[in-house]
Amino acid sequence: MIWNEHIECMNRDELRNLQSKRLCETVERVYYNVPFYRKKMQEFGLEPGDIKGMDDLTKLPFTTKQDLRDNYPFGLFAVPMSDVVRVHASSGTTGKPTVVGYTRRDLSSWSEVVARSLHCAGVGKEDRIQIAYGYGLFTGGLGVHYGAEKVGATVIPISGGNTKKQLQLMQDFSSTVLACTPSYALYLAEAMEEHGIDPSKLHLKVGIFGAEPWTHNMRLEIEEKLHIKAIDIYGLSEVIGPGVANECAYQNGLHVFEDHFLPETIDSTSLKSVPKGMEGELVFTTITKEALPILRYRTRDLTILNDEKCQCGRTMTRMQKCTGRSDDMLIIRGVNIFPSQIESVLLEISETKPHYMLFVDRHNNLDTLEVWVEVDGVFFSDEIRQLENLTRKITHEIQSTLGISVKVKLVEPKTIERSEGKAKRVIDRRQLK
Ligand code: DLL
Repeated sequence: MIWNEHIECMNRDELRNLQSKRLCETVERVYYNVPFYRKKMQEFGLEPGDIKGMDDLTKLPFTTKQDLRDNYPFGLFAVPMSDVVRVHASSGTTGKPTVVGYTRRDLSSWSEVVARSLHCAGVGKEDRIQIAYGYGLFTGGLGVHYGAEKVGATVIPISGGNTKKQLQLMQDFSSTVLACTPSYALYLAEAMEEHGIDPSKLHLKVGIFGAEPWTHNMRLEIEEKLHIKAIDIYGLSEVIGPGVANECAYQNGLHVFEDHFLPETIDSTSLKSVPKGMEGELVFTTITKEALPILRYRTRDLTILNDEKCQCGRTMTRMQKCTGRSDDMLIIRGVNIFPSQIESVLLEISETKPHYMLFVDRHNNLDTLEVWVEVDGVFFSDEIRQLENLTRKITHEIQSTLGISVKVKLVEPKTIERSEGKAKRVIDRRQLK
């Protein structure tokens, strides 16, 4: 099943010509419409005419999450707000989220790449897709939703959580496709066991799993427990959302929809290009986006690119499954979290000391976050009620910043080990098997 055979199986020379043309248009668009890019290009001594095609891609400056933050909320948009028909947002490194915008044409391209992704996974109009990614500012729910409508599948927009209801609707509506994070898929599998639901009696045949790293072994476990084929979908809000790349039935790398997003891999330290076949940090340039075109965005995700033609017939470059990042971002229940966000909350609370530690675990396939915070010794000699009140206050502040539940434990001064070098603030005990 190939949604757009003409493009997805295009001869690579022809594809490169198309990419070159679109890259030049994008460079021109950002130079004249986004002061940030104009300034950056001028610093590099570049004018739009200097970029003549794909061979010049590496001359362009990089963009980072910090750049989006510095231009919060809409400073990198390349069109007037009257042309922006939707915004989404995800966590930034500290307080403020990263905001992204879409024109009507951007939304149409997004549905197109998600439709391709779904066809890659064998999903078509006969299917009933239960979308258990969160709807709202997160791109997962609405992103997959419109692509699924485009292929003509029956959409069940249940959003994330509410496990009992997920299981009920899955049975009553005979869902054939489950779209959610891989850890939630395992959690659902466990809940089925608990409720005596036999997965082989369900109609599920395929899962579209992404938004967080997952390993080959996790795939095998999901496939075995849910009796489905588990397909990897990749994406990030800064580039568009889900649907930047997707696995086909051969499950041998994710096809990057290169007529919209140009992938590169670089060495995170030297920032030099890494040859195909070697691991590097993934970098994307969008070449059709209108509202938020982005040049050489450093994703921090580590992968290997391969542009050999796939057995499925698609010629688009494949990226290997991402299992690591080159920064300290954690993905907890699909939500992106930076330790620095928690640090800035604690700095605002006068009773705490600047020593904290984060423990991430996975219990019954559900991620948990425990935050240990040092507080003044006086709290431990005082009434217990005071300690409880402070715990409640810190928990509330952190939860409202991160948008996920956390467990806070107050500890006495000097409990948390001091380090002589770079402080190790995160212990991730999740076994990404
Ligand atoms: O997670 C978009 C998405 C939604 C993708 C639903 C797939 C399904 P952000 O919240 O901006 O966007 O987070 C992007 O999540 O840089 C990766 O680190 C991680 N990520 C996303 N998909 C995968 C995946 C959405 N399939 C960040 N494998 C990215 C590994 C993934 N990591």
